[in-house]
Amino acid sequence: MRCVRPTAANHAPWRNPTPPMRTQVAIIGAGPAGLVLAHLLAQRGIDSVVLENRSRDYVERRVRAGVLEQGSVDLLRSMGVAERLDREGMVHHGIELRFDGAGHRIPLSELTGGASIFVYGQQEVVKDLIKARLDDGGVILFEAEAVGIEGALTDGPVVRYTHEGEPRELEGQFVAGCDGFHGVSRGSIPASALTVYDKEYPFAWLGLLAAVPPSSEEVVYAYHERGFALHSMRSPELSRLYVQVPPDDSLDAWPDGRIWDELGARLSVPGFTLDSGPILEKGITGMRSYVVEPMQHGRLFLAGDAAHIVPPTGAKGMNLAIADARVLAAALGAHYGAGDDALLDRYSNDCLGRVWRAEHFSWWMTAMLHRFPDDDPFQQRLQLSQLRYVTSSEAASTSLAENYVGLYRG
Ligand code: RFL
Ligand code: PHB
Repeated sequence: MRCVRPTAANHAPWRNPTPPMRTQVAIIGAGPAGLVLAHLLAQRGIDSVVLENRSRDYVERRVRAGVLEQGSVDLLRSMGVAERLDREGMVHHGIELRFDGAGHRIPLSELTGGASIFVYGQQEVVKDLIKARLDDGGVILFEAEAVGIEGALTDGPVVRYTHEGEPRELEGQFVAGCDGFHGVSRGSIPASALTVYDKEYPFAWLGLLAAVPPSSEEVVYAYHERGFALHSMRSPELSRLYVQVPPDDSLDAWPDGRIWDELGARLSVPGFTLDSGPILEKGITGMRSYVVEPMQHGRLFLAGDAAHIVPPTGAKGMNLAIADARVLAAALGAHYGAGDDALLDRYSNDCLGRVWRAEHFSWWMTAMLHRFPDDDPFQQRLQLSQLRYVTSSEAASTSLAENYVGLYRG
C-alpha cells in the first residue's frame, strides 16, 4: 500500500483523534463500479483506497444482477480477473420472449455479428475483483461507512467515515462516488448543481434463487395477463427467477408454493415444464429509472448506481457501472500520466450517451413486458403488437439485440 499516513501533529487532533489516511483516489463503495475502478487505476500505477460500509462476506453474498454484456466481459478479461468467469460463466447467444402462449427466440449473436452475453452472478464478479485486489496489495476497508465528503471543489477533498466505531478521514486528490443509489456521494453535491430525472414504476420484482437446474437453456422474458415473469439462471444447478408484484407487496404474502404457482402460470407454454426446488434466497425490489446530471462536481465523480439506475428488465445496471468505471479510469490516467484534464472535464458527457441509451432500452423493455395497474385493452393491444413486431421483423429484433448485447452509441 502506498498511502501516506501523516503524523497526528499535522492535523487537528481535537477534531478527529485518528490521523487521516491519504491516497490519490478515494473510492466510496466496493460494488462493480468501485472495484473495477480500483483495479484499472492500479494498472495505471494510481493509488486508491476503497471504503465499503458492509462486510466482505455480505457484499460477496448479495444476490443481484446476472447478465454481463460482451464489452464488460472483454474488460474483465483485459484486467486479468475473468479466469473463473471464463470457466463458470454461461455464454448465451439468444433470449426468448414469451407471450400469447408461445416462445419466440431472439438470436442475439446472429443479429449482431457474433456478440453474446454472459450469465454470471454479480456477487461472483465482486468476489473475483475483491480477491484479485487484495492479492495485489490493494486497500479495501470493509465496514467503513462514508458519512460525508468535504472540499469537492478543492484539490484535496476529504471523505469522513466511521470505522471500528471511530470517526476517521480519508484525504484524496479525487473522490469517486461508487456507493450505489443510497450512498452519501450524490447527496453531498448541492442540489442546485444537479438536475434529476426520475421515474418510478407502479410495480416491483420478487426475485428468488432456487436450488434447481434451470428449466430453460436461455433467459426467458414472459408477458402474461397475470403479470411479467423472468426465468434466468446462475449455474447448471441454480435457477434465478423473478415475478412482477405490486410495489408495496411483502414477502409474507408470498409463501414458496404461491411463488412457484405464479411462475408456472406466467411462464407456461406447451411443452415447457417449470421445475421447482428449495428457495435459497428471495427479495422484493422496486423499479425505477433515475439519472442525475452532471455526474461530476469539482473533484467528486459519480459512477454506477450512484448516478443512475434503470429497471432491471434490460439487464443494464451492472454493465453501466462497469462502463462508467472504465471511462473514469481513463480520465484519471490522462490526468496523472500526461497532465491532461480534458477527459476528466468530459467525464459526465462521455458517460451520459451510453447511460441514456440504456435508460431508454430498459424503460422500453419494461413498458412492453409488464402489466400496468391502469392498463386498458387498448394498451394491452399495443404491447402485443409491439411484441409480435419485435419477434417477427428482422430490423426490430436486430434493434433489440444490439441494445441487449450493448452494441450501441449514445
Ligand atoms: P452497488 O453494487 O450498489 O455498490 C455500491 C456499494 O457501495 C456501498 N455503500 C457504501 N460504502 C461506504 N459508505 C457508504 N456510505 C456507502 N453506501 C453504500 C454498498 O454497500 C455497495 O457495496 O453499485 P454499483 O457498483 O454502481 O453497481 C450497480 C449494480 O449493482 C446494479 O446496477 C445492478 O445490480 C442492477 N441489476 C442488474 N444489472 C445488470 O447489469 N444486469 C442484470 O441482470 C441486473 N439485474 C439488477 C438486476 C439489480 C437488481 N436489484 C436488486 C436492484 C436484478 C436486480 C433484482
Ligand atoms: C438475472 O439473471 O438476474 C437477470 C437476467 C435478466 C434481467 C435481469 C436479471 O433482465
